Amino acid sequence: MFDKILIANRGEIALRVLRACKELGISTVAVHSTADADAMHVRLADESVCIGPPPSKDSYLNVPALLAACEITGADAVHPGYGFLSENARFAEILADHNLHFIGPKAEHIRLMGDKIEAKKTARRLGIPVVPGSDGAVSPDDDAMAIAREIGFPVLVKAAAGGGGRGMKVAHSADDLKLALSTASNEAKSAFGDASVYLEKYLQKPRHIEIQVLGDGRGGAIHLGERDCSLQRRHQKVWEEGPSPVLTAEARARIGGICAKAMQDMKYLGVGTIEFLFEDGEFYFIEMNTRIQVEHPVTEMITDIDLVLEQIRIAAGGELSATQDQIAIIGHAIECRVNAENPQTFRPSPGRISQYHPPGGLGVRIDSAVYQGYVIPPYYDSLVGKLIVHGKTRAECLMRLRRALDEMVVEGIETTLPLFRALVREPAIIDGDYHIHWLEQYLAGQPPG
Ligand code: MV4
Repeated sequence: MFDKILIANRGEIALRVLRACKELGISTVAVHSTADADAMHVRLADESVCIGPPPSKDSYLNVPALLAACEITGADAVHPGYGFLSENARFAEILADHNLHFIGPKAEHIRLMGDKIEAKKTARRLGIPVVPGSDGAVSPDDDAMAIAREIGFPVLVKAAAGGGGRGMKVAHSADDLKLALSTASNEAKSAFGDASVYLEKYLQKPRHIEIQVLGDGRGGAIHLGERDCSLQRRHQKVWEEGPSPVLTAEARARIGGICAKAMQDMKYLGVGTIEFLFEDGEFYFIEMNTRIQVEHPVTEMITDIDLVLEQIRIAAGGELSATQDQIAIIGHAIECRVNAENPQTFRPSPGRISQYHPPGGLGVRIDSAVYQGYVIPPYYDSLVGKLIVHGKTRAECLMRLRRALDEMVVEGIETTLPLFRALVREPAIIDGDYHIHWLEQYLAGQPPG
């Protein structure tokens, strides 16, 4: 096992990793920018190192500074959290070159899944169902029109280097295709430096359902069920829940089994998330994330598996803590991402938290690094904290969530709490009857607050 882990992140996820390290008896090193000198992860770690000025590129993304911090403190492993360097294959390789362990998947798998075309080819080869589309990149002039006609309109033009919805354009008919191709390609070129695009059948009202997987790197792999992340705004997840309100145990076992088998075949190491669009009872692979995700607590609450602890144990060469038949989905969990934003305009609202009272009670979990008097800096994401609620059934979970939201106090800044207090009282949400465009349509019609 590792002796000392350097946590190359900030905020709630740095704290989350610290907690796992504490339970395993591993010493911790926090790194921070000058803007985060008073942050909770710095206070709770055994040691801390300042790695640069506020902008992420000069601090949390500063690889030489992180290597120096490892050298100074004698850390033997690095946990990247999410965002920042978590899906940077080069970073994983550089750490290895310095005899440091990267707590995450193999660099080759991070790189493979970072290329959306290669990821999709790999998924198909491994037996994962994919969205019908071009087999690879399409060139604007030659094959695009023929392929689009074969797929059938509407088609979606996607950037090979994309993700997060950038460089995506819908073509509703053959007339739209030329413009969609050039717009998506130009956007991709300027955003990612790679103009290549591919085509997919456009799914109109799917749900976003993702399967959590865990692999030991030697051919052992299991799945931990799904999270339904359909409630998003501008590709930012707002509310995540598991199990999905629309999946049967049979559908879960089928798609979960396919994902676990695929991870066994590629000898995947660590935690991963296989993202699908789900429409009319069918799953369609869109991408795979090779990091611990923001919404991982949903899975932890319904499986009682500590995913960060598993990450650390697996990275140190350990075994998975459970076999597939030992995994059961217990009850229901919902996560609300409470952001420091205006609940109507979503404009960031950094500043001092003058009053803070987190909710508690049975089935209520808060993953947050804020405290009363803490100043949310303007340089990073606007997450105040995640409220995660568990119940035996979805109805009980919603009942507890309503109560917890009413109890929670965050004053001095604007937060998205009023949005969640409205959502838990919406019939479509109570019925679990929503899709990936529901939230934006709801916000266009009746903004809460
Ligand atoms: C799609 C799609 C419809 N059809 N692919 C958006 C981000 C990227 N990761 C995948 N995305 C989508 N891909 C096909 N073939 C619709 C979306 C999409 C979306 C997906 C998940 C969650 C929210 C979304 C919001 C808008 C569009």
